[in-house]
Amino acid sequence: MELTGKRVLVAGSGKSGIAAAELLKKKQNEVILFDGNRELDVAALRAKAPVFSDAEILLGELQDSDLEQVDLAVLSPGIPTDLPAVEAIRQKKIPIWGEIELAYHFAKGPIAAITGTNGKTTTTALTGEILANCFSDVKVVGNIGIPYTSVAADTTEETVTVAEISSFQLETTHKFHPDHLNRHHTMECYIRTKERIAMNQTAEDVCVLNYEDAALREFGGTLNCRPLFFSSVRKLDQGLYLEGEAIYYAMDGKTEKVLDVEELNILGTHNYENAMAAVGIALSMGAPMEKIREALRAFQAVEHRIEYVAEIRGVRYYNDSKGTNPDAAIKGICAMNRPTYLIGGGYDKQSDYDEWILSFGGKVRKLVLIGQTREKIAECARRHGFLDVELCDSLEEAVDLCYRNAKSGEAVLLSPACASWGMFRDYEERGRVFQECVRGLQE
Ligand code: UMA
Repeated sequence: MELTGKRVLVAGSGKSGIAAAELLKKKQNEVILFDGNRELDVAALRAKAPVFSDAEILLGELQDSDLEQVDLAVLSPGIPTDLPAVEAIRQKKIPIWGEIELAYHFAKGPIAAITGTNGKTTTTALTGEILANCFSDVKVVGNIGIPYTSVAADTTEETVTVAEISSFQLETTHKFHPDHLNRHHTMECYIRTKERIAMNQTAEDVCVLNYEDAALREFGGTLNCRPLFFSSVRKLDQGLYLEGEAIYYAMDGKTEKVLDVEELNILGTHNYENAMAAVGIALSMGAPMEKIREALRAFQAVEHRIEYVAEIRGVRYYNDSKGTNPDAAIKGICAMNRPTYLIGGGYDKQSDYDEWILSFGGKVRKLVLIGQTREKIAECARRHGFLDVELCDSLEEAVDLCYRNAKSGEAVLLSPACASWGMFRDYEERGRVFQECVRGLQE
């Protein structure tokens, strides 16, 4: 489709919708905005996003008449594809693209795309840092918070784009064809969606996969492109692997040590996997090993992901506010290499906490709980024989309790295994409050 002079319905007025509309306008298309939230203040929206200043704005539900002469609909990732409004668009046979597909239509240069359940943002940020150390024009976009459409028009053949792609974003791709990609830790329930990331890849492309995920190992055998595996468990003949305390790269009969994991500033096996994934992508994009090493050594954890905050009286404080479900929080515990005071609890997403409690493995000294789930988690801990549990009314109180109890050589970790809602706006605000509390503690 020649995307100019068209009438395009943009669905969603968040970051993605605004950036998509700006790109469409830049390419001389007419934009109509649709947003399901009928409470939206149109004047405030127009002030916030001048791109909509002269656009028709439709709120609430879509009428059939709204879709007359619409050539294309572009969906924001947060809009479910089974919404009645989307169904109405489909009925009218109007093509439906996601914001990623729209960006891809105009983008130039190679793309590294990263997807998975946990670890996407760290791997994306790390891949971005490594490639920025090797290439002059690198753009890091996508679910990480910068819509791909906001940079697509500025890319050239020399631009290397690193895109974090969520499963929501993959539902609405069609031609999107990354050159190199990585996926790991993927859950069965949305595996089919995630596999869309590789559907347009060809023999020149590489797909970096976690060998220890049985579904991905099998997926590697079905690809049209070259799989490059990594493993934190076993030595591979071809690919990247963790052995002892170092990462190695084996290819065509030669093995090279990438680095010792103690040279990294990110903790835990899952982070070594993220690092291997990023190295795999960078190598397949032609980055030299020495430049890769340099960037790996310089990389600091992404905010709120087992992020080191401070050391106070010999106690290290870590912020893993992004540990919003038991699976992610288990990674937080596993990463700790000291006896740990663990702060958990929050909004009840009806999760099962058994696996999380079982992962404590003698490492957790005390479990300090806050939020709606605190009793439920305390009860679960008791059932598994973990009795050193305290309940607090606020995060501030929890940090203070840990501060009064933890001794030099120990750690305090905020990794709640729950969403933040009810106490905080989002996990970022929860993480910032934790950082502030820690920074306010006496040396
Ligand atoms: N809306 C509707 N109907 C709906 C749902 C939403 O009209 O049923 C409207 C809302 O009223 C609102 C707009 O859609 O006006 C919001 O769009 P959006 O939810 O797509 O949010 P954006 O601000 O555009 O941000 C999106 C991603 N959000 C989601 O996928 C939910 C951001 O990922 C991403 O950083 C941004 O695009 C830039 O690419 C966030 C996220 O939470 C961080 N991602 C999930 C995750 O990481 O787990 C997938």
